[in-house]
Amino acid sequence: MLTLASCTAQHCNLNPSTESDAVGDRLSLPAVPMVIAPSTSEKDAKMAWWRQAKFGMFIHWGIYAVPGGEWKGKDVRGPGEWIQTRGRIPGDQYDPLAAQFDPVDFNADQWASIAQAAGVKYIVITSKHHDGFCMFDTHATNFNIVAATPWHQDPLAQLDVACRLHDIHFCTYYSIMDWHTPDQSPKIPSATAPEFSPTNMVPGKNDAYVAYMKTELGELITGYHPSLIWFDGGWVHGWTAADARSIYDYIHGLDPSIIVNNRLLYGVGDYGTPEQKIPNGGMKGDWETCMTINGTWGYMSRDKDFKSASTLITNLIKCVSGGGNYLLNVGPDALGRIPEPEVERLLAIGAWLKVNGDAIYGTTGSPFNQVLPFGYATQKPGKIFLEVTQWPANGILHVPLGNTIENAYLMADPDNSLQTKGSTIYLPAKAPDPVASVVVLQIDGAPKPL
Ligand code: FHN
Repeated sequence: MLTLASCTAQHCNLNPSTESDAVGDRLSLPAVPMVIAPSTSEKDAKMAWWRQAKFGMFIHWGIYAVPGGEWKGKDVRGPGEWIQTRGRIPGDQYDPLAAQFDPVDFNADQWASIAQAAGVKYIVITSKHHDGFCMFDTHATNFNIVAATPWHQDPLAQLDVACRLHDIHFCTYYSIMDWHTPDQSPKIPSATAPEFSPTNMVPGKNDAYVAYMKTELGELITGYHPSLIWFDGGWVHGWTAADARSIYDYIHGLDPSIIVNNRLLYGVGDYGTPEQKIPNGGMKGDWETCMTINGTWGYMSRDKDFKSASTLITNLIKCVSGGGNYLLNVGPDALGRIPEPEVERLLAIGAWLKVNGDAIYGTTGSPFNQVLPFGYATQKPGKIFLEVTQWPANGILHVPLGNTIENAYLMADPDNSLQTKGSTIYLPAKAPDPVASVVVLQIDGAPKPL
């Protein structure tokens, strides 16, 4: 059984770029089995929409977009949302960023429209990241976007409405680690150059901080009705299993339909969250890979290293073929604009899904017990979808399947059956899609992989 003490970046769902900051300290936490709760009929009902959805959009947005990876004229090592700790920025110099945060170009309907065009079925937006700044109208602290910025608007409230109008589940991210609260102390306190991560719970302050969290989570749940809460930053020294369970139970008590990821830690939560990596062959239970399009979650003006649309489409297929979901991140800038290269890639994914979405949404993972030389596979009852990324030069596709193939066709050309002989499929010379072409096999009953 995996324990925290045996954590690796993949299992602990740590972003490798922050592994040195977190995993070393998390290893000092008590070794607790990381076990995702077994499926139950209640859990199956709760997870149903999420298991169908497959593709979500992560949004890391906050006052860290103002510096965008630079501080006092110098580049600060990413990710962008970590600038306060990586830049050793004391609170009295960081907090005034709120007064500079005036996202006059923010348009919730535009963001939701982009997400819908991308084929996204749920959005997870940061309500509070590690810096403690709240991107919603909370009464728990004035360090929030309505009270502390010249903009005085609540983007989560606007995005909540826009998501519902675009048939997208609205979900929120919430960091346990909080560099602003007096209930946690920085790893290395300093009036001039503090290092924040991982923070320590101030002795005797767990109950106060859990109460603070419950106040804000209660506002989010009753005011914004998220379908899912994506916790993070649980590697705070002194964060306990009892704290994790208390928060989970509180959420469940307010709305049992809300899905919670596994980053409250201590085996609490509904699904696993590998980060920046796609587990080869998938993982047991429900899981979702979260990933950046470039190298940062929060906006960094100089990070232009955007993954290609081909890579991102293939990553989506890999996740779904492994039985998981793909949560792809955008980092809007300080004016509220999603960087154009990220929009372009999202729309390219959407164009692919417009043709091939039936092979993704509502499917389960590959029925084959082996890596396919030509690509990936997903399935629905009576159908196997082959996502062919290596189009055979000779046009012949050998599929390790014992079933009778009742019909085979290209998703892009469903009215014209392909010639088959046993489990061999004869394909046209040219692949219909440059990234991944879907071949649909209609089979007799359950798959019989060879
Ligand atoms: O430290 C955070 C990081 O800023 C980002 O939010 C990612 C997204 O999953 N999670 C943590 C690193 O594992």
